[in-house]
Amino acid sequence: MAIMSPVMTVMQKAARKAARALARDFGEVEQLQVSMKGPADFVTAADKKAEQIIFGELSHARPGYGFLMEESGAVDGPDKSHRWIIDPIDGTTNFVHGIAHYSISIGLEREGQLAAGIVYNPLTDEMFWAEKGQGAFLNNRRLRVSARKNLNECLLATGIPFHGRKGQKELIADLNGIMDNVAGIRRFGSAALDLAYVAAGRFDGYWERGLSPWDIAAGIVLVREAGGLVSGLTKDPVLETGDILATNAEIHNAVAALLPKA
Ligand code: LIP
Repeated sequence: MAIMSPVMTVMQKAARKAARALARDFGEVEQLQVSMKGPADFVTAADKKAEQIIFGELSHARPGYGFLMEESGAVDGPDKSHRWIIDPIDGTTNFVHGIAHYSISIGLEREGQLAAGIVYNPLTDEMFWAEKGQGAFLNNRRLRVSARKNLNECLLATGIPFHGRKGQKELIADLNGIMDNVAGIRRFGSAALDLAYVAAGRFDGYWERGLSPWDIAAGIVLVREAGGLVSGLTKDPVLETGDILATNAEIHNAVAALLPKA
C-alpha cells in the first residue's frame, strides 16, 4: 500500500481540483477563448484557469513556497528552500484540438533538488506520483521501468519541433541515428506523460530537446523513483537546457550513443 506524505496529498488534491475545471473546458474546446501566444502555440483560457486553481490550492496549503509556472512565470515566496514547478496543461496543443491526451504536472523542488512530482491524466484518472526515496506509483500500484535490454525490442518516444520552434535539424539527425535500431518511436504530445510512461514501463525510453522545466520536473522524479535513469543530452543540467534522455537505465548508454551531441 502506498503511504502518501501530507505534501503529496496537497499536490494530488490541487491537481484533481484543476482537472474538474479542465474536464468542462475540454468538452467545449471549440468555445475556448484562444489567443495566439506564438506560432502554432496556443494559450487557452483553460490553461490559465487551471493554473490559478493549482496556485490557489498550493499557496493556501504551503504559504511560503515559491512558484515557477508555464503561464504566470516565477513567483518568489519567503521560503527560499521550496519551489513548485507547474504545467497546468501539458499537451496544450492536443487539448485545443480535442485530442484526448494531456496531463497536469506538478513538481516540487526542495533545496534545489527535485523532491516530489505528480503527473495526472484526467481523462483516464491515472495519477502518476513519486517522492524522492519513496518509490513511484500509479494510483495505488507501484511502478517499475521496463527490463528490456535489447534496443531493437524497445519502444521510444520523443517530441517533434513545429512552426516557430527550433531543433528541426537536430531531431532529423536524432531520428536518423535511432529509427533503424528500435521497435518503434511515438510522439504523443505531452512530455510529462511520456516520462510517466517510461516510469510505468510502457515506453523503454524518451528523449526530447528544448523543453521547459514545467514539462519535465515532475516526470524526472517519476522515472528516477521507478528505477530509471535521466540525463541531459549535453554536459549542462537537464532543467536548464530542456534537453532530456530518460530510459529504463538498461538501454541508456546505447540510446545516448545514437543521439548526436547538441
Ligand atoms: C508540450 C510538451 C511536448 C512538446 C511540445 C510542448 P505544452 O508542452 O509536453 O512534449 O513536444 O512542444 O512543449 O506546451 O503542451 O505544455
